[in-house]
Amino acid sequence: MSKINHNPTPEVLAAFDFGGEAAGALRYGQGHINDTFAVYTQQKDGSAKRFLLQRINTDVFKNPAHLMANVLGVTEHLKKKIREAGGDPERETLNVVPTRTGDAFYTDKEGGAWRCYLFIEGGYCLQAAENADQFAAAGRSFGRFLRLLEDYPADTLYETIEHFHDTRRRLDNFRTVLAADPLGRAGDVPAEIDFVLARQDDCAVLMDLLEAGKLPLRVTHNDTKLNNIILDRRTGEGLCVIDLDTIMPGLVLNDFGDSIRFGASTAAEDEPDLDKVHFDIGLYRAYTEGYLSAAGDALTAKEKECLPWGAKLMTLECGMRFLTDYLEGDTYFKIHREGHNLDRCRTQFRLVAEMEQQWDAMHRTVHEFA
Ligand code: ADP
Ligand code: GN1
Ligand code: MG
Repeated sequence: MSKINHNPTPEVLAAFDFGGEAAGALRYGQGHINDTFAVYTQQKDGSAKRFLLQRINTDVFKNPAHLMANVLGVTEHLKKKIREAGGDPERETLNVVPTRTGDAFYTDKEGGAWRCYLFIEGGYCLQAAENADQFAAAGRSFGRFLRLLEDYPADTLYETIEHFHDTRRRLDNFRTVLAADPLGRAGDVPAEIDFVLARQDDCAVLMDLLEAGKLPLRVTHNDTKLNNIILDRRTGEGLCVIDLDTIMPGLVLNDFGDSIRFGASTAAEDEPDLDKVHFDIGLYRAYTEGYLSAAGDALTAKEKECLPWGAKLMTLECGMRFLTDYLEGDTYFKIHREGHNLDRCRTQFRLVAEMEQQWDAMHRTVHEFA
C-alpha cells in the first residue's frame, strides 16, 4: 500500500521550468504504480497551464535513467512520425519537460525520481469502455502505436522490468511466495490458489512458442490498459498512448491481451461483486476489429491465431500477480482498501473462466477480421 505521502515539495517544483509560477499540485489519475500529480501554474502572460508531474516508482523501476532514456528515444521517434503525418507532436505523444539542468528527471533529497510531461489537454481517460465504439477506438490506437514503432531499433531499449510478461516466471514466483506464505494468508484463498494450479501448463504456451522461434519479439507497450490511452474529447478517437514506462521488446499478444483483460469486462478491475463481472464478447469483438484494422498487416498468421491466448494469459498472469501481491502483503500495487488485491485477482479469474467458455467464439472473431 502507498503508505507514504509523496506530494511534491517546493524543492521538487523548483527543479522544473514551468515557464511561470507553480501555484500547487493535486494528485491525479488512477495508476497503480507511480505517484501522479497535476501541477497548476500561472504563466508569465497570466494564462493558466497544467503539467503532469510524476514520482517514478523506483521500487518497481529500479533504474529511472534507463527508463527515461527509453521514453526519450521512443517519444522522439513518435514525434518525427507524427510530424510527417501532419499531426500535433505535442498532443499525440508524451513530451518530457526537462529539469532546469536539462535532465530528463530530477532526484530529490530523499532519492525520489521525478519527471514532468506536458499535460495533454482536451482528452480523457476511461476506467471502463462505455460502449463498443470507444473500445474499438482504443484498439485502433494501440494498433497504430505498434505500427509507428515497427522500425524502432529494439536493441537500443533497456529492459525496465526484467521478464515482465514471462508468464512462466510469474507462475514460479507465485509458487515461491505461496510456499513461504509470509503473512499466513494462503489459507484464506484456497479456491484462487487452485485456479492457478489448474492452469500451470497454460502459463508456458506463449513463452514456448517464442523460444521455438514461432513468435517474434517486437517493440511493444506492455501495459495497454484502457486508462493508458487519452481519447480526444472532440472526436472520441485515440489521441495519445501514455504510460511508456514498460516499452520493451515483447510479444504483440501481450499488448492485445492486456487491453482485452482490462477493457472487455462488464465491470471494473477491482469490482468486489463478482456477479457484475463478465467477459463481454461484444467488446472483445470491437477491440479485435479496431486492433486488426490498424495493425493487422504487421502480424504473422501465427500471431493472429494466438490472439485469444494473449487475452487469456494476460488475464491469468495479472490475476496471479494480484494474488501474489496479496500473499506478500500488498507491496507492489497501490491498494486503497483491505483485500483490494484479492478483489482484483478474483475479477481476473472470473474473466479467465468466461474466456475459456467462449474460447471458440474468440477464435472465430479473430478469423472474421484477420
Ligand atoms: P501509472 O504508471 O501509475 O499508471 P500513468 O503514467 O499511467 O501512471 O499516469 C496515471 C494517469 O495520469 C493516467 O491514467 C492519465 O489519466 C494521467 N496522465 C498521465 N500522463 C498524462 C499526460 N501527459 N497528460 C494528461 N494526463 C496524463
Ligand atoms: C499496473 O501502471 P499501471 O497502473 O498502468 C501494472 C500493469 C498491470 C496493471 C493492472 C509497471 O499498470 O502491469 O497490468 O497495473 N504496471 C506495472 O491494472 O507493473
Ligand atoms: Mg497507467
